[in-house]
Amino acid sequence: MTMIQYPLYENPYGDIRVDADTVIGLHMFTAGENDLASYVTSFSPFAVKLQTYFRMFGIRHERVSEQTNAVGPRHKIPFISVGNTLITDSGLIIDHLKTVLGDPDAHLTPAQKALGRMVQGALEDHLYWIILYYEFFSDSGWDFLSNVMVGGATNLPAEIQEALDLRRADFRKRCYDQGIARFTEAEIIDKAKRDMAAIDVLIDNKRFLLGDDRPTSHDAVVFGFTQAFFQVRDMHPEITDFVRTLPNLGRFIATVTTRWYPELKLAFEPHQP
Ligand SMILES: N[C@@H](CCC(=O)N[C@@H](CS)C(=O)NCC(=O)O)C(=O)O
Repeated sequence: MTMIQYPLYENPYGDIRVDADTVIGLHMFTAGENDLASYVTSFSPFAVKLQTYFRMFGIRHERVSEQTNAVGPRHKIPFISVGNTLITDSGLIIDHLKTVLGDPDAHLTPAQKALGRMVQGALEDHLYWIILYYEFFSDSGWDFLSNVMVGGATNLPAEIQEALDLRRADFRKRCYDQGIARFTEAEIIDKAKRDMAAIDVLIDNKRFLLGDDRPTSHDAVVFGFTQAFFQVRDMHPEITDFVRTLPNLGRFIATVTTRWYPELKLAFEPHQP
């Protein structure tokens, strides 16, 4: 049997020069123009993570709103451009920028770095699938989101509706193949609650995941993957109602939103410290 040969894009790090004055193109899916855009910057957690990293650490950039992942060098969004050169993957981009613009994690102890890495793994490889489940697999999540984004899939021209249906079917299959869609919704809700309750414990009474005085790259990850659970209740009401009872993670979402996303509104009342 012949195996499919998948293309592999190598990031051309050697072809870009970035310094403090460089304006980097940040290509991402944005929330679009709708009621939810006042509460979240994007429904893509990797995009929110990268944009938050850029804002937290003052990296000059201009946002480019992409409509399809096909334009990404690995067919994934987000990616960055410096001139015509493209670098992909939020994690690889952050790693590279740390080497050329300074590393906001340099002061962390090995144990803190290890903890940050494990939290990142849980969010990007576990909680992410729950996000996809609500965006694509669940009828209620899909109906809610497509209503907000395009005013309901049934109002669209037939060919666009068909393209959306195909995309949804593709992501539903991925959710089933990965395994998340083999759990009941009650089990999925429980999994999401446990991930975020664990982060709440780890933040404790600090301002950020790993300290009180300044954020690290891990805070951009936490914000990217948990913001919508706090801000967009109608996608997943049971999860949102639970996470809004978490005092430390809720305070964290409020801190990051007010400090780095002054244009956004908070959809919930954070607990007072
Ligand atoms: N590891 C990548 C993941 C990016 C990713 O999965 N992006 C999603 C949007 S949230 C995407 O482009 N999906 C399109 C697809 O998989 O077809 C990163 O950190 O940038």
